[in-house]
Amino acid sequence: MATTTAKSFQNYIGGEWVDAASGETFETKSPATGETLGVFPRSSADDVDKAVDAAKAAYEEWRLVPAPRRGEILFRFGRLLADQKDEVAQLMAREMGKVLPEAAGDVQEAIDMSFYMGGEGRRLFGQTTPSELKDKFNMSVRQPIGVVGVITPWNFPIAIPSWKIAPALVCGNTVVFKPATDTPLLGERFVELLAEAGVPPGVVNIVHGGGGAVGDRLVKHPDVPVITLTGSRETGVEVMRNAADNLKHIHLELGGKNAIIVLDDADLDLAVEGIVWSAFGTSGQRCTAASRVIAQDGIYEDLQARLVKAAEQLRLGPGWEDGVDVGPVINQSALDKIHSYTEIGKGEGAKLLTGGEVASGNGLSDGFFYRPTIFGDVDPGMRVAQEEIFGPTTALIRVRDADEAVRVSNGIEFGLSSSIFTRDVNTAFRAMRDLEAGITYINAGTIGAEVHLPFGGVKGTGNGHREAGQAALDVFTEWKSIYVDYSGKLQKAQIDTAS
Ligand code: UN1
Repeated sequence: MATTTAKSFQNYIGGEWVDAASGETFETKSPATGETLGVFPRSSADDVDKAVDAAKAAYEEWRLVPAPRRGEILFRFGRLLADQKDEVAQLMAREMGKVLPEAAGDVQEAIDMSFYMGGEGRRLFGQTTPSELKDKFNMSVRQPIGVVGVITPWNFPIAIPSWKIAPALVCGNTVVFKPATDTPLLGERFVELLAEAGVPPGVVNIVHGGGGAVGDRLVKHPDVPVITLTGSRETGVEVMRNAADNLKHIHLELGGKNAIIVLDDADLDLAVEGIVWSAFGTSGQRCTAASRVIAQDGIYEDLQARLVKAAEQLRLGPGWEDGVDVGPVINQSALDKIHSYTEIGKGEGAKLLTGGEVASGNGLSDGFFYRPTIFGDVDPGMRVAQEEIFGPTTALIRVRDADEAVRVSNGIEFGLSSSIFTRDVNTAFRAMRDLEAGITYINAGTIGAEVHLPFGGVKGTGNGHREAGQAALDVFTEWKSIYVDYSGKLQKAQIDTAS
């Protein structure tokens, strides 16, 4: 039954645009208006298998393409993305919902990552080191691994695919990419531009569809030795379990419950700006979002009043409209989850200071809009202070001093981002050392990671890997140690020690 005139899209496998084997489809809709933006193949294990076969075959040639040449394709991709930055940002405001300046920032992260990893094509450094024996040469080199399964979320629909696909490619791997079902249009555009940049057929393949069918098959497929996933903690644990029999390389980027600490000596104007940006930017749908604010006694009341005022001034609306600060959340189930936490917080005895409701009227009724929400008098153990909400909700917690603030900040299962506003250099350095997180900001909010530094977290945020920066190369390569003996005789390491 055709109820829409929206354009239909296909999977990209082995350089060909193809429908799902089942012929089934799903729609992508704007979270701001409900408008259907495109129709996509609902793929199954058969489609994944075809894509993996194509990627496996392409790997044999791609791994031998000199790394600087692979990097040049990423440079071309970065340039194409830069040429189309405004258009892709518009598409993102429509399909994912974030406001235009943030959408442009998302695209910019991908441009930066492509150039950074493009340059890596001329580095990919290994080590040379002396041998313990005469006339012998030792070195270590990075080697590609094979087919990488890339599973990405909807909240950074261009940036996060680039964090995974750009390093995977420059290292010489091939890719099967499953974008989130909430943002297939942006995933599709990403791959179209890669193909236009000159990525050979089969080197990057896209298979649309849900985690249950497509994601699960990728994770279990014996010919996919690497899986990189950004998603929820629950999904991450399931992926690790399902991949265990094949001993895959699993790179996981999971949740956060990030806190901003504000001490009595902080620049309060700056802290308020940092909190509003980190808590309500992208409607709080970042794994780095500030969903807790830990405030010292002396400034607690003042900070609370200022935050409530600032939150109430934020304008909600479709991301592409001028003057809009906060766009919709991604879908109905996100809206329901966010609102359920408002009920949970109230039930736990936290004080609802502002927000706490679905926003409607004034052009908002067809979308998934939620008022920026602040809870006060939150106890650090409450669920609103412990669990990832992934929406525009933050919890204010009162503490006596910096030591208590750091303890509260650390008292969660996650460890992604952290922040402290203070003018005391000694306190700042102690916090840099003691905050249990992969990222710490001093006098800035919890968001704003740059692509040339490692990105990731400790504890329940991941499994010890990092993406972005040099650290990403460890996910997408294996080390090989090479010993070259040019003595012409059999020298025995650890035995011929006296020469
Ligand atoms: C994420 O939310 O998964 O630092 C990534 C930031 C962004 C990336 C967020 N550059 O918030």
